[in-house]
Parts: sequence; C-alpha cells; structure tokens
Amino acid sequence: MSLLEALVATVILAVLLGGVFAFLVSARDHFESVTIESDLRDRSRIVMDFICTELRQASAATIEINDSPTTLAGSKIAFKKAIGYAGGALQVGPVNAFTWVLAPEETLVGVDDDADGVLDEGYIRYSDGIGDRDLNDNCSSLLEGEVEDTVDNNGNGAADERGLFFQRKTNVANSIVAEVIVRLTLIKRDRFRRVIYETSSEAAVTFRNP
Ligand SMILES: [Ca+2]
Ligand SMILES: [Ca+2]
Ligand SMILES: [Ca+2]
Ligand SMILES: [Ca+2]
Repeated sequence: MSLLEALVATVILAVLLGGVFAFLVSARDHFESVTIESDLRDRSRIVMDFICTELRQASAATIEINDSPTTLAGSKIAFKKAIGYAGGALQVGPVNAFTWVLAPEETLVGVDDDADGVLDEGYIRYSDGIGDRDLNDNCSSLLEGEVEDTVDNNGNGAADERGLFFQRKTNVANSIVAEVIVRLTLIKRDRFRRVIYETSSEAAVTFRNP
C-alpha cells in the first residue's frame, strides 16, 4: 500500500467514525429530551392532582383569590377545608393556600438573575395551615402562550398571568359559582441548561361543600 492509499484509507475511516459519533450524540440527546419531557409531564400531572385534591375539600364560602373573596383570577388561592358539621353548621379548618412564588435566585423582576435563559422562574408554595411547603418544581413566570406585554396572548381572558393561575367562574347573573379553573405551566432545563422544556395543563374543580 502506498502512502497515498494509506492516507485516503485513514481519511475515509475518520469520516465514518465521525458520522457514527455524531449519530450516537444525537441519539443520546434525543433520548434525554424524550426522558425530560415525559418526566415533566408526569410531574405536572402529580402537581395538578395534588392541587385539585386539596381544593376539592374546600368550603366554597372560604375561597379567596389573591386575598380577596371577590377577585376572580390570580396566582394565589386560599381556602379552608370543610372538616364536618357541628350543630348543623359546617366546620372548617385553618387557611390553606397555593401561591406562585418567585424563585430565590430571581430577585429582580424583568432580569434573568441566574442567567439560565428563563426569566423570573418561580415555584409553587403550599401552605397547609401549619407551615409552608415548597413544591420543588420550576413554575413558569408566565402561563404558556403569554408574553409580558399587558395583552392576553393565549386568549383565556387574563393578561400576563403566572404559570400557576386560578380563575373563578360566574353565572349569567354575574355571581361567583362554586367552581375554579386551575392552570399550570411547569418548566425544566436539560443538564446543559440549553433547552427549556415546558408543559401545561388545566383542570376544573367544583366545590361541593358550601
Ligand atoms: Ca429575575
Ligand atoms: Ca432565570
Ligand atoms: Ca392569558
Ligand atoms: Ca401577555
């Protein structure tokens, strides 16, 4: 074999190996992204189920959105659970709440403080009347489809709503009815923090206790 033939053979081998390597990297990235997406969907389902299960036990009369019994929509819902009847009157427990909270590393609003490519990410705080428990998920600053521009980009009736968002319903007479819509957008980054994955869900909860 001449030197030239050896050189050509080496180049061909290098090209082939390069192709195999690129294929393996892309297969690994694809596997990782599929895994992250399915983890995120599972987690979203668990969080949504938890919120709805807790809310279903609420006494409808105790519901407050953003600390007001008449506010129709917001990123905080407070409620008291119905715990039984005594002397014909419904008894309720302490105040429980779900609240969207800005992540501790995101101190300035409008600035990506931790430079991870996600602006003002938050999480969900659950207060059970005894203490606060932080659900360990990144909850998006804005619900899917929204951009910060005071316009309702995703057409759900609210502008620039948070990734955790509660909406009460009213009847034709404009009275609040015993139902709330829960909307949730969770986000997750890949390990290089290059790609942000996002998943959204919504559910309606009807309050059976007065
Ligand atoms: Ca920030
Ligand atoms: Ca950030
Ligand atoms: Ca909206
Ligand atoms: Ca908007």
